[in-house]
Amino acid sequence: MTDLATALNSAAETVDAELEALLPSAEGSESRLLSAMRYSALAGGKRLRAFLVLSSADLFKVDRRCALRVAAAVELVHTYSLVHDDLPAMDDGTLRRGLPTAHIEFDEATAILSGDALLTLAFEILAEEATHALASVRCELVRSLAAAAGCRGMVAGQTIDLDLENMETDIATITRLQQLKTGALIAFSCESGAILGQAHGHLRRVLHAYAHDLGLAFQIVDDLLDAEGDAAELGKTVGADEEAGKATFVSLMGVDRARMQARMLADQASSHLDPLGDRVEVLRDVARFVIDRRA
Ligand code: GRG
Repeated sequence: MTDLATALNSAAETVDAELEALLPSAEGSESRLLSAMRYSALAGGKRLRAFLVLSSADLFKVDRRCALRVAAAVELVHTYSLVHDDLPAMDDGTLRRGLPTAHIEFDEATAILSGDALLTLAFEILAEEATHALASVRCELVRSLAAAAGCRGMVAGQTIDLDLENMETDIATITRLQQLKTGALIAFSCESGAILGQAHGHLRRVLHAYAHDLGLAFQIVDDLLDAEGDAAELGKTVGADEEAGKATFVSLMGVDRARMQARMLADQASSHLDPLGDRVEVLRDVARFVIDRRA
């Protein structure tokens, strides 16, 4: 196993333990809702966004306990987006992270409510004092995550995605859609370490530029996996984009050009980090991992 794969697995275990502790136990009269939250949030996943939070926090020597809470909050928002994306009203997915999707395992109303509760729990965690001693830092984390997740971020990307079903479109539109739908949360993950570390604007801009290209490379590879991947290996429904008549980077560019573009973006993401020297090697490894991943 490569060093990065080992580091990713180890971070995923730590983040899973943090999520386990932060999620309410599935007891009492709301146990069905709480079980659904735990079912989706603890179902595994690469925890790539959490890894980006922890890696960027390490750059600024942030207390690991604070960084872990932010990493968990990001994974809760990400999980909510997957639960809602899988609903019959959206992608109608049946398999996620190798398990039946939340609305199949529970029911549609419980899946919707569990997504709502995962999203709101994320903000509760960020607002708590244990996340950072300074209220101004906590407030900036809440504001930035809300901006990344909301109507000028991920939700905007999702609505554009749904509007474009069976419509002619172009690369510029798909690029904007994906920057909002997937890129904004990845960008928050990369920048959150700088927020926690109260780093100055220049370093935040470097991380933002890195995250921008990384997010797009990640999405192009996701499209390639959706077109060519294996459901069992990926643990999720594949071919959904084509079935829904959705244009993707792959349908617009073809497989070979899409793969080339993903490589170019990953290299560009790395080169944004040049001013930071050797201490960002792990972020360069992430850029390579994103294009080589098989799941
Ligand atoms: C419902 C508001 C709302 C938004 C949904 C992110 C999203 C928007 C939908 C997910 C659909 C999708 C499969 C997008 C492609 C990129 C992506 C987010 C893939 C899944 O992320 P991974 O590969 O998943 O990091 P794991 O399971 O490893 O966490």
